[in-house]
Amino acid sequence: MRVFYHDKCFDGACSASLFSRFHRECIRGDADYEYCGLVHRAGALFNEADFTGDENAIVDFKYSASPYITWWFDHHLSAFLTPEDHEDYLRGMADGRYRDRRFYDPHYISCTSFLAHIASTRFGFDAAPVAELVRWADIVDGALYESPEAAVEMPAPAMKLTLIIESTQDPGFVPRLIPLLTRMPLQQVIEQPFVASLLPPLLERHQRSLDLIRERSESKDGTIYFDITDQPLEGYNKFIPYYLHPEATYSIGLSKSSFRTKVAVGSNPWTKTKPEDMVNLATICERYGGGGHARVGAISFPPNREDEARRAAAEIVAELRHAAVG
Ligand SMILES: [Mn+2]
Repeated sequence: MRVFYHDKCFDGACSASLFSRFHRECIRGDADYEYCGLVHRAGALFNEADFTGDENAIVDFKYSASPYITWWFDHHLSAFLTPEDHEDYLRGMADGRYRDRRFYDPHYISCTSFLAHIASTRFGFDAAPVAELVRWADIVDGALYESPEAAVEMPAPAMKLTLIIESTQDPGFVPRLIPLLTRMPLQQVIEQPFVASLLPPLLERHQRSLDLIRERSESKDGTIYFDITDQPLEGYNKFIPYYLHPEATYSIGLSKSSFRTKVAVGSNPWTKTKPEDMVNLATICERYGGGGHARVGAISFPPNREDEARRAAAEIVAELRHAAVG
């Protein structure tokens, strides 16, 4: 069994772990699980040649119409890359081919809680032993932290795991971590030597990125903007902008990693702005070929299209600042 999951994402890893536990307990007891991370990038997301398992599952990631995909769970608003994909899903649901195998509900905060719900209500899975994981997947994926301090100072084990998952460059780490997530409490997971040893340098780097964003960010008319493309940084804590500028509603960050230039478009989870006054960020990102949720999205550009990314970021900043002043 091959499990394709949203890589560099706590909910993606939790979904892969929960899917495997559910599959082993409710579908087939003797399967082996191989974990393959997927990332959003410009161009093709999947390589069909990778779907080599007897069964192939995609969790917390975009739809694939490939006949080799035997399970799919997702909760993203922009789950379908093309209208053809959406039609394939609707057709398969209507004619029964995909029933009880492909699941989509964008109302769920995390794919993990969606999976727990489907597995327990449709397949008799006992979700009680994984309640802590499900709760934290909702907190992390839904950005439901009680304060910017809880999100940026990271006292909880799930937060420390998120830091490692989002920043590790070791492609073997998350696949090694996934089975543990539904096997032991999260506190015990972070005490495993292969996990614990990764934390100190990441916490140091976290502090450096906090200092960098403090230096680069400008908060004006409710929107923060920063450009750190000249700094080699594979990811940063997305709540830092609001920790530094708690008065802001939105934040646009331009950053660069080895495989893409990214425009991160987010909103302040602790904002005083009324929900009905918030702009849908998935809609904005889709206009530029990106996607995400109503409150947080992103657009990926090839690494050499920095100017195009900067232009898109500037347009979005102008649009959101304009929305704030009316
Ligand atoms: Mn998710």
